[in-house]
Amino acid sequence: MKPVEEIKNLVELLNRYAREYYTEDNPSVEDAEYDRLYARLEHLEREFPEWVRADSPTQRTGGVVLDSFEKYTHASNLYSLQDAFSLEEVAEFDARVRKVIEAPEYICELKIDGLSLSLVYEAGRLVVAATRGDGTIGENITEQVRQIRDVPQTLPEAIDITLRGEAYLPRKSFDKLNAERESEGLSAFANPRNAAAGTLRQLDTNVVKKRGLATWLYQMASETVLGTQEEVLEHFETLGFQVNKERVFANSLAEVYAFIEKVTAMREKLPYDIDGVVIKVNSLAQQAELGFTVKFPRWAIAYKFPPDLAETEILSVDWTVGRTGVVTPTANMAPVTLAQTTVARATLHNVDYIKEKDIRVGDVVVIYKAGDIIPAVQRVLPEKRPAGSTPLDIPELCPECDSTLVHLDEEVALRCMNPLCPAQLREKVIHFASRDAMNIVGLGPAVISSLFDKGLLADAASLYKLTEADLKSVDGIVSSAPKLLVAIEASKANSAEKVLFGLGIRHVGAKAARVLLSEFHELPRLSQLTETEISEVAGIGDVLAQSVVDYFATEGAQKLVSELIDAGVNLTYLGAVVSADGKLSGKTVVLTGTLAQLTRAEAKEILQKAGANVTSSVSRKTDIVIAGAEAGSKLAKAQELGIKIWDEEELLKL
Ligand code: 3BD
Repeated sequence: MKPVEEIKNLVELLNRYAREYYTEDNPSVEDAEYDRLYARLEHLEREFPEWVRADSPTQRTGGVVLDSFEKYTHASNLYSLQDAFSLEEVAEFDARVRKVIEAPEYICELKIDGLSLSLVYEAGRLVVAATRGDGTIGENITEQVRQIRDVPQTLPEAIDITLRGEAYLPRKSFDKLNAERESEGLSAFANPRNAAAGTLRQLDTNVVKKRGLATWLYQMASETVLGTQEEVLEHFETLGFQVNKERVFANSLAEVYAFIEKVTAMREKLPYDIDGVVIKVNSLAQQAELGFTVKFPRWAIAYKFPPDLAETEILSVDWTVGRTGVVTPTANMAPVTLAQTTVARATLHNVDYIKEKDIRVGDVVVIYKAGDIIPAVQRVLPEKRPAGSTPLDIPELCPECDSTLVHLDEEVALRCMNPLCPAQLREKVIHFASRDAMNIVGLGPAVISSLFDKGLLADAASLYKLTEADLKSVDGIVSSAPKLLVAIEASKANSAEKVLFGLGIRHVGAKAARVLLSEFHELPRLSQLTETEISEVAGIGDVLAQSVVDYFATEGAQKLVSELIDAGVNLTYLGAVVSADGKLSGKTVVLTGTLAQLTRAEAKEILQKAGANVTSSVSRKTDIVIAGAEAGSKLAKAQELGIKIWDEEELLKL
């Protein structure tokens, strides 16, 4: 065989094996055989570099570690899709279509339960992958998507094309991932969709590579000469994209129903999750004729499967106090199986919700999983209500501190206003120790509650006074006490934004905490500033600034901060330690376009080391814009504002 042919065969074989292994979880060869063929391919490619193919597995780049997501404005909006929750609603859709199109031909597709994404190819090369976001602006996840094996990096023709589709995690990969997570003591993902979302949100794209995401493409977002959706799908296939084969034409409502019925029956046997069927008018000309309402295309509808429901009895209601004093009701129910898990508690949201549905103890209720995850009450079955039942008692006093609860006018929440309420104090410490705050591994809600009950903890600062003996007094952590003590001690060195977020100030999320401290550096300094000074920071609004000021105005906050200082907790921002001679000290720099030699993360690191503040949007405050290839609107804006523009070479000189 000629080397050029052998290369072609090897590439096709290796790509097939990779798909079997990662996407179908059904490998047909041993790893060793794969490695042998891969080594052979590498050897041939070294010898004949002119025959290296773009679709060769050797050309797939390694992962990168990014430090944030950039926004991406879609060239054309992603559509929404009208939902039909019953067959009647599908019939109404059909009737509306038939008013305009005499004899429509429909194409029915599975509705994959994944995440929408948009893929942009220029001259046959993948240049951008982005999430849907709000349909107009999504997040740039190009580097993540480069690690999805079934997404071609290059196309057989050097064309410009934008396509849309769904990224999903096959069930087998999902099961494998959760098994691994459980063995590592990590929490399991609730369903494949969440796992896929969590995976695409990984800044370390090596993680994406390992998890085995896959895609189905279903929409052409570029101009096309093709005449039907079916032709579009077939064209996608020839370009090397994955297109779902479970699709049929339907010329009548009866045929649409038959497909829905068939899909309902096979749903559980599919190797991936679906949540319905999408029915589209096949002809693109007819689609154009039907057009759009303000919200949706008139030529498509999504039939959604009814949610899993279960009946059970409400045994009692717990009222729990959160760290901000909000009191939330949760129903305890007779355990039932719902969407493959056993459920014994359901959220009742708030007092208004309970009153509206008139939910009572002793009621038989129908429950479902809101957003497919959180058990919630759909309705009460009044015919099964026991005689003599009375409306649910709404507590007037805080279940933990007995102070009077307040129903503030503008909110639905019931609130305990006592800042010294033990439940609030406990929940605050739980938040302080949690992963996105101080990340004290091993110090979870159960341990903290137990320490509170024993009177060994009062607030975040008292964590740092705990002794090994204190920790050993908690059931079940005798042997891990020394490790836990080390973890508590280690948390003192965290960068200050972790502490700030851990304080649990209203409106101050992890991101705002980072923004604030990257600006003011010292938490004690932040605590002395005025609302005006704080709200001058880009991205910080008045409400947030006021909330910070209000918080630090309290005696409790000042005391807590000084106790944290006494305990030796670091309150300095360590995010980007800048050398004093930083060439770009105090300069605001924006990166745009594609750099040839550096990844975006590398470029950002160089800039930060030089003291620059790297931001994502160009404004009058921007000092320098670094423009790579195909820089677009940001470059244009910089030129318009007369901002200094650098190319990659100038950056490299740093
Ligand atoms: C699928 C829009 C149209 C091109 C608009 C007809 C709303 C999620 O398998 N076709 C599919 C699937 C989704 C689709 C269209 N065909 N739109 C489709 C879709 N086979 N899942 N969707 N989407 C995708 C959405 N997503 C999040 C928030 C709001 N809308």
